[in-house]
Amino acid sequence: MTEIVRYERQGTIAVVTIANPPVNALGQAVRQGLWEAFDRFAGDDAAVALIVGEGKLFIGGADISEFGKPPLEPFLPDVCTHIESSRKPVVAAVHGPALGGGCEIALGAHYRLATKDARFGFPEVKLGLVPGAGGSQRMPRLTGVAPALAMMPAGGSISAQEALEIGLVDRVADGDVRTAGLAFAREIAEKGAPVRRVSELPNPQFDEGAFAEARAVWKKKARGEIAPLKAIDVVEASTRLPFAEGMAEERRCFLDLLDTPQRAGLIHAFFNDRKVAKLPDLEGVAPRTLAHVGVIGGGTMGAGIATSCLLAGLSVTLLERDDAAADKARSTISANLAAAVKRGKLAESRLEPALAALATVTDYAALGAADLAIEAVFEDMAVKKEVFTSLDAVMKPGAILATNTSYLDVNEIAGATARPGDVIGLHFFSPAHVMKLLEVVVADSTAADVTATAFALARRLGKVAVRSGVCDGFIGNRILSTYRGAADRMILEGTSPWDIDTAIRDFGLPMGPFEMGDLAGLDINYMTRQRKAATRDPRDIVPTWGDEMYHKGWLGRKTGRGYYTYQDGKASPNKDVEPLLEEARKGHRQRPLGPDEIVRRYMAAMVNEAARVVEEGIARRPLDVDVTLLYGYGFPRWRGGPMLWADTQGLAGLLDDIRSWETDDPYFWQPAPLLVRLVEEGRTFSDLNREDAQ
Ligand code: 3H9
Repeated sequence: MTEIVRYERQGTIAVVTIANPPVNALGQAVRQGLWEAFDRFAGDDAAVALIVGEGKLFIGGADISEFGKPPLEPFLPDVCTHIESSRKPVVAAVHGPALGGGCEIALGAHYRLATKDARFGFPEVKLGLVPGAGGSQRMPRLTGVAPALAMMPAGGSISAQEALEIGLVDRVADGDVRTAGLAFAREIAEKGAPVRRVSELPNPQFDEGAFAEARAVWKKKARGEIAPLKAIDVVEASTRLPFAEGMAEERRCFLDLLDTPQRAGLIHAFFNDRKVAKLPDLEGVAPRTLAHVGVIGGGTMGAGIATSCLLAGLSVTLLERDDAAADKARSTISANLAAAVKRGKLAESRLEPALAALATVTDYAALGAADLAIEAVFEDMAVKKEVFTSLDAVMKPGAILATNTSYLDVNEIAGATARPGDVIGLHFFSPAHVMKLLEVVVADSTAADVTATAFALARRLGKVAVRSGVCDGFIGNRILSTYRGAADRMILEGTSPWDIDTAIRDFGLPMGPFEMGDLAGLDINYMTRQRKAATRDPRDIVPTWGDEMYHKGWLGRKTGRGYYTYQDGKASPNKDVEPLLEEARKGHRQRPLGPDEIVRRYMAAMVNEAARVVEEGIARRPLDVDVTLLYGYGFPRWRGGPMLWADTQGLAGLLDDIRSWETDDPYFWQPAPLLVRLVEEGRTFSDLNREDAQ
């Protein structure tokens, strides 16, 4: 018997404990251990078996790190069936999450008990999969199709109480799971309660309307993802097929999905979410205390940052230049918090305390007690320096001084203080209380515990932090400005902005670059061009049509007109832009691109610049780029990120393409040295991620 699954007798009860930290994932050794435990149970005189998980949860699901490798016996569906086919009752006692395969093990048992903290969920679609060990066949038999349709395509989960209400569990208990489980198992033994196999229940009722509705919803929501609709298909199979055939159908679907790039992309993203905060220079570094945050500037960004901190239970002092501006900031924050209550992100009872934790002030001295100050004022170096000089004068020793700049030199800002070790960049994305990404911009002198505090803050705010070095635009905006540049070049060569947007949307991003420009406001791009004008390389192109649009007051959504016109919530291409484009195209070779070529160029520009960002150490690893693009720029999660996309396409082919475009435009299409080296060495970006982890 493997140690990872323990078998022990407590009187008439055989207790089977899964002890595979950190999440009791169902790797091969656990499956083998469970198999052997139930062989042993069949052969001894124990009356009832009890399955429990050791540690903080029951079972976190199948072992995700095994996916994509050759499958190892015993397979999980067979383990569940082996448990279920026991001739003596089996009880599962669940505490904490029982996810995916964890739920399926519980469904294989004959009785289920949950402690109050238990959660039952099928997150498989979030990994590009469907339940693969009978979940889609057993759950609907037990609960009817509606709860399964609510849970499986969404990858959702429910509480112990909800599980009780739909019949997924028999009992919810207080206290320690093992004690409660043993009491329940003894009761079953004493009563001589029968074996109850979920697989022997009749097919659940087919509900045509419910399936049609689920399909309609997920066709819209899935945006290119295959798994959610497949999850609906396998639940439907449970309504019409005998159990064994339903299991075969589910298995076929699971194995098909296991083979897809979407599964690979989503699992890449899953592990990256966890790896991104693992930085060797932060190991063992304790973060500073953080309870009170100062925010300087109450515009959209500052108010969003303040909202995010208040939602996380921090107290906030927001500084504005005068009372009127402070009042305006307060009402923006109140509206943000009220909207958070509506979206279910903040309990109604927490609204008042959150508002009470906000102070709006007009005097720097009021920030003296803050543990961290985040500046969110106008993007201008002189203005920023003034703010930092003032902060330096009032903030207590050991406080952290952060700038929310999206591209300015954090080293220069830190230089405006006498404590550069306490200065860091915290680049939030707008709206700051909604967007998940936080770029943590580490300057030359930033102290390690300041960086560790920034990562701790991100966790507290429910955000994903990515470490970035200092350069114009950091990881995300620097790469963005390059692929935007590629799009502008496509326009000059005859491709329309609307075709580019459509191709990029079809690739899986929520918006193309020109729709995005309209949303953000075309004045932002204009200002960026102005700022860079003095240092622009003469070989670079200037999107002159963009300047003209700015001068005409076509600033995008906020003026009702940009690359699109906006009427009654509907966007249509603004054809008045055409003559401006025609004018700009004069003298350029015309070669309009089809959708695949658009995507290829756009992505090649993204990957090529990202390779530079990695080589320069701005991003530590390719995975930091992937996470940045996923959480800050809407890159489709099921593609994993641009670096995984590049690996999947083949770096050699990508480099060949870039070299072929280099002939026409040697300024823009210079291959990144790292890309060239990887191709020469036959390595990939994923290899770099792996080497960094070793
Ligand atoms: C499935 O079950 C398919 C079946 O239907 C059919 C099969 C045939 N495997 O998140 P944390 C690692 S699909 C391997 O920080 P928390 C994680 O990488 C599976 N490793 O903990 C991290 O490693 P490290 C369905 C896993 O307490 C460490 O454990 N299941 C797995 O915040 C701690 O993770 C899921 O999709 C795994 N299944 O949250 C559940 N899970 O320390 C995915 C975690 O090296 N997991 N790790 O960085 C979760 O949602 C959360 O981990 C959980 C705990 C809620 C369980």
